[in-house]
Amino acid sequence: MEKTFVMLKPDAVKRGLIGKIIMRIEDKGFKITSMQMMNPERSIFENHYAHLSDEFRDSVIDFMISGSVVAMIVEGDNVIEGIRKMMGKTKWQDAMPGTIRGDFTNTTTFNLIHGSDSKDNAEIEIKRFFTK
Ligand code: IDP
Ligand code: MG
Repeated sequence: MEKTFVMLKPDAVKRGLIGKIIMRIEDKGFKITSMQMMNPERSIFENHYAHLSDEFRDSVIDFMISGSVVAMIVEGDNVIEGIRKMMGKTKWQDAMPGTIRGDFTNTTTFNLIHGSDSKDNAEIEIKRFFTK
């Protein structure tokens, strides 16, 4: 079964949206097989967001350490693509209604949820956040 790494960002936790987002994942039929609320160190996010442009990388990392996140391993058939579709596009204006970002946010930085974008990255990210 395919696995992906999903993370609810500090805005989702602060806004009390954990339950609503998890409900969507479970309603879709994907299985949450590990879940942990955590406060990862800055260095973890420096690796996680190394691909971002210099222009906004630091502000994204500042945001990610501003509160707790909820890290999950989610399993299912084609779950990587499935979760990416459910998240909606990165740029908030392009995130369609019906998606998590499309329904609950109107900013690109505070966009509630991370989901791995490939099998290779899912494996790397699961190892990054679930060290044991
Ligand atoms: P993704 O989260 O949809 O996979 P990435 O390109 O991997 O998008 O970017 C990671 C995170 O960096 C985004 O979720 C968002 O929080 C932030 N980000 C990406 N592009 C921008 C931007 O143009 N302005 C501000 N923040 C951005
Ligand atoms: Mg990404």
